[in-house]
Amino acid sequence: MKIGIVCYPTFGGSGVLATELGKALADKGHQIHFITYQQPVRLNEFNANIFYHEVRVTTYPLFDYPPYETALSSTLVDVVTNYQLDILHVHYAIPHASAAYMARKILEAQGKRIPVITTLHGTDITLVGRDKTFAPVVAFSINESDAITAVSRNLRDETYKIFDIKKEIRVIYNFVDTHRFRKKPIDAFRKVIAPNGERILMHASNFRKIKRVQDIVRIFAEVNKTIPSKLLFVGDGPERPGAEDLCRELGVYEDMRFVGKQEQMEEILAIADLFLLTSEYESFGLAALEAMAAGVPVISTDAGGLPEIAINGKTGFLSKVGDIADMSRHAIEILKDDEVLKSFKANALAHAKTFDIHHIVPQYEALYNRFLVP
Ligand code: GMT
Repeated sequence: MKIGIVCYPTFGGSGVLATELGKALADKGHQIHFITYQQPVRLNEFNANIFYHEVRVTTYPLFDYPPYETALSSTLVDVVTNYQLDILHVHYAIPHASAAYMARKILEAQGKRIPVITTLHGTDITLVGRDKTFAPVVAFSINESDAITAVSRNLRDETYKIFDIKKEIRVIYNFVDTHRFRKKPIDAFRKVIAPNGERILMHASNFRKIKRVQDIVRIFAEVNKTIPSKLLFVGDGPERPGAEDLCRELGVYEDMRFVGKQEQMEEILAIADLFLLTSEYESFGLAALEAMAAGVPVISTDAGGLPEIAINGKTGFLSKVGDIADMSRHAIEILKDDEVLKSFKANALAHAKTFDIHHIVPQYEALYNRFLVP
């Protein structure tokens, strides 16, 4: 199959998932065409079945806002035509679903049919998408997609609540390559971060408000009172300065480190003992699944789709949003005893395997097959 994948090329979960999906499909012999404004961050290897098409937006003094969506639609028309794509799979509704709709209409006028699959990822519905400035276009372009998927039951249900969606939304869970995440910790790296054998807690995100990163700092400060620990912050974003200030205020600045945006998450997760995710909402929480795949238990909120991927009391614990005391107590419970930690680690890894790439990717292939022109 020749498949066009449209996604955000950045470190966000939707871009990561789309890129990993494309790579997995390419390994299975499909021809994959990534169409986006920049090389996706996880697209870091050569594969003869992978093509990358950059969307270039022409600048012009008249444009205060360069029309990316128009450029994307035009590029889609070009790639579908010149590479005879069979299907377009767009990740994150805004503006990818409407750009794909426009491309499909243009191609239809030329007598070509291209099925469009839209995968909803979370904030494209629950945060940005529902905003009045986008909502009518989002609802329309979702309804016009040939098939719609959501990354959790929660996101599917939220989409039905927020928009008047007339079609079936299938749930296809996000996935992880559990093989890739089973790395042996690099001792030298662990020693640099935790020279005296401290426990290592970790958080990775885009540091947006929805992640409540200040809660992470407060939980860490609490844990650190009882268990000598270090905190690794992976990623970057607008809430980082506030988190740093709070670390200073709570006297834990010396015990934490910002390591910035990282491509090799598996290397970092290999040295972590506990992953914290305090979000107000997560449609899925791919970062938590990647942690579990690396055998790292997760303490998270019970928001959105998180209860669908974690098992309370087994792979870690789920608490109410903002319940710092509960999350701190659970973190200490897991970290205070080597044997307890070991069993949570084993449970996390075992459960992550139910979301292994080999179970999930065939679900997308089966969906594509339904729309192929015979
Ligand atoms: O979490 C973010 O802000 C990034 C965002 C994205 O679109 O890249 O993540 C969303 O999609 C991920 C992949 O499906 C999910 O794992 C995240 O839970 C989801 N984020 C939210 O729902 C806030």
